[in-house]
Amino acid sequence: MAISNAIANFSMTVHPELLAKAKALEPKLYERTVLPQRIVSIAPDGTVSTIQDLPDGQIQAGPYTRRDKVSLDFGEHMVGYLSLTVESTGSPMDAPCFLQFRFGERPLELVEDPDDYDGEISRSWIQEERIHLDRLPATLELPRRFAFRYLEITVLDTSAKYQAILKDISVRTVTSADMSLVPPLHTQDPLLQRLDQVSLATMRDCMQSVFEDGPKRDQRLWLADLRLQALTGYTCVHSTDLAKRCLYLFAALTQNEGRVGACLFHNSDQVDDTALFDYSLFFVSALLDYWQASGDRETLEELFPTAQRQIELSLKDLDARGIVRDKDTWWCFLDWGEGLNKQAGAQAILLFALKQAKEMAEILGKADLAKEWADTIERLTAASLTHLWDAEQGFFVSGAQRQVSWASQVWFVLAGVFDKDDNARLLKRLQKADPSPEMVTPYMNHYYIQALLDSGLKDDALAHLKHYWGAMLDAGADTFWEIFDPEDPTASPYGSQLINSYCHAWSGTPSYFIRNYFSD
Ligand code: RAM
Repeated sequence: MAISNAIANFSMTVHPELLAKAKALEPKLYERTVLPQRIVSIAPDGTVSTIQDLPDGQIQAGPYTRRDKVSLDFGEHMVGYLSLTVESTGSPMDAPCFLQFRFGERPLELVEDPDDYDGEISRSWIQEERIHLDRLPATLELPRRFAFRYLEITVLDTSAKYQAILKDISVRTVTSADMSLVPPLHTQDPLLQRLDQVSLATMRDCMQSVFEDGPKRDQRLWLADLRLQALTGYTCVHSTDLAKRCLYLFAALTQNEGRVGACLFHNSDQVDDTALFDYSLFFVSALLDYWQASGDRETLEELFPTAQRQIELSLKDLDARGIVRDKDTWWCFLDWGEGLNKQAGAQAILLFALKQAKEMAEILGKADLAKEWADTIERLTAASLTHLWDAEQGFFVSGAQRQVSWASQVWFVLAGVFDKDDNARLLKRLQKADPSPEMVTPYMNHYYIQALLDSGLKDDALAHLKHYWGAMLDAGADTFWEIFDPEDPTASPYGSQLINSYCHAWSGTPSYFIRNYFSD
């Protein structure tokens, strides 16, 4: 699957005043020290067994020489910096000590050989490090930040004359989430309690200097991920400043014609050259969410023109019928489902965002614009019903092949083209028909649950939340994953599960649902 869509003649426009506001909101990072809990062995199928418990977190491993290794379990997913002390024993040290570190969010990352990886995105995301220590004893903190629970340290070599001893191993974790603000959860349901804990850990570990999509990979700000993570952040840690910073970054660093990029690199003040139709529009949604969570009118006013521009640019993509033009590039995301056609989903997201943009125009007293958009909504709704609604099948169809997918139906429900009861009937038909492509990301499953809730199908929403995210718990999740197909737990959009992210912002929304809809 192609995963890049660089726009032609890409250029970036920097808006210094907006960038300055984003930078002023650089968050404080909270730190903890986490010690290893046990020495483990990991079988080729990823099964972990205890070799030795480390009740006080203290370890003295070795003496080790060529190819000796130790694997550690820290008992929880963390994002942070590894420290250790290495000492020598035996004869005087006559050669450097050569160490290798491998980090795993899941055990399987320590089992698969990175040399076998030949996927589409860079191998450099696989978390490993090799260092030479010329003098021992040495105490060091590895300079790179890693996301992991499991750690394997291999002594690649010492010499025939001396051996290495590893001790004082610890991790300095970082997050910008103030977890002391998480309100108590009121539910007796143990599964919901567990889903909430894992969801909170996911949110915590993705909340860094920005809302990262994944702290293992890509460690950057993607718009659709930002929207969902911000919703969870508002609910769980009353955090609005980080979302504000991210919105300012997107508005400050725009692509050609004022388009908001699909993602950006906050460390280098650089928007990526990838444009995704739906992601640009989620700037509108994320801004309205922010306003609803914060009541910050100044920001709404300042960033509204950026939102307005995303609507204008998207409307240019309509054909004469009032339907978003389909393309055969990676022009719109929706989900990672193989063969998923994006046209109907894109049309629905445009309607969804237009309604939110109209709401903001009304809040800001821009009556003419609100009226113009109301007319556009009417026109696009009519076009959707004429050209994309297949009354015989009772489903929206997408693309030249008239594909019926989960994503298209879910997004048309969220776009509110039908009333609540008709939407509920559509979702019931969808469950029964179970068309392919199915939903494969927690991201798309989030929107399915929201669609069920908006249609009054609260029991179905709860059942699906427990079923889908619960299955990830059963598969051993400490934090929720970027992609999860219960039918194919090894699925990866990138050609190898080794490169998948197992702590992913867009997957951490169970806490949002549980705390807003399913607690006492
Ligand atoms: C993945 C990212 C991110 C998502 C994009 C479309 O590479 O991790 O989560 O928004 O794809």
